[in-house]
Amino acid sequence: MGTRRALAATAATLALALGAAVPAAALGGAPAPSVHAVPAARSHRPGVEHATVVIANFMFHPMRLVVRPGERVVVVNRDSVVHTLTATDGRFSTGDVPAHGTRAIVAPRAKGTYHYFCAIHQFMTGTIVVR
Ligand SMILES: [Cu+2]
Repeated sequence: MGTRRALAATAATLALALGAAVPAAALGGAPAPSVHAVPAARSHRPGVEHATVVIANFMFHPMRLVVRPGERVVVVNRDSVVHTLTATDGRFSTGDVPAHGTRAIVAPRAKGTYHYFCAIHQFMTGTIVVR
């Protein structure tokens, strides 16, 4: 009952913590609920010219980020494993973002839609829209 569900959740969390690529289906069909508070994608403080992508539970938040040309994008890794945020065409990449670490990229200057993924866990995908 409750105990069995708790054990299953623990096993899934452990698998993620160990860096295993666990398909959503293996976790019961739905993504595990986030245990992290995910801040707003963008600071609204005046004068702060950067956007933020948070990586938590092997997902990018938000999955679609709108930025200005050349805007700095800070990438915060809340997971216990290394991730990257890498354009599918290679035009930008954070390189390795350490567990609980932060890196940044500069968004392209050309307006358009740019798809990215994690080069280590390629099922992790997202989009940056420059406009
Ligand atoms: Cu990753």
